Amino acid sequence: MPTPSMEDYIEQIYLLIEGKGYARVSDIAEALSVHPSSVTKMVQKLDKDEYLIYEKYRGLVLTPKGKKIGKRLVFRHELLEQLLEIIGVKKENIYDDVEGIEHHLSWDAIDRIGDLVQFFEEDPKRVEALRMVQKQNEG
Ligand SMILES: [Mn+2]
Repeated sequence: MPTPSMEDYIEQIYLLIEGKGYARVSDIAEALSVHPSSVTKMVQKLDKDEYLIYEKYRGLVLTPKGKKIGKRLVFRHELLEQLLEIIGVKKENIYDDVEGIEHHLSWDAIDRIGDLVQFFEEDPKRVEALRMVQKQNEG
């Protein structure tokens, strides 16, 4: 199992490769606001654990194992953003809040949150009902 920090790297690498076809050490460093030397270190560890293949002058590619987990991590991040949006969290808080919680939930909890998001999306009246409660609590 990847550590939270490894998850952040795999997630960003997956997003970069999905978005522009490749992920350079400098891109990853920028995306995660870390020093390139930290990226090199982590990329070597991810290579050793077979999440990716790193060749110093040719860049890096995710292995099937790395792709599979990367896809799940991006899905998990997006699902949690959807959840926070549905429950009415302010837009400016959503990204950082998701970054704070995403590594600390079981996949069971993620699946149940998936059910909950689906529950709200299937009928907009359910979101309206939640907004009513929130209005009452404000006042
Ligand atoms: Mn994330």
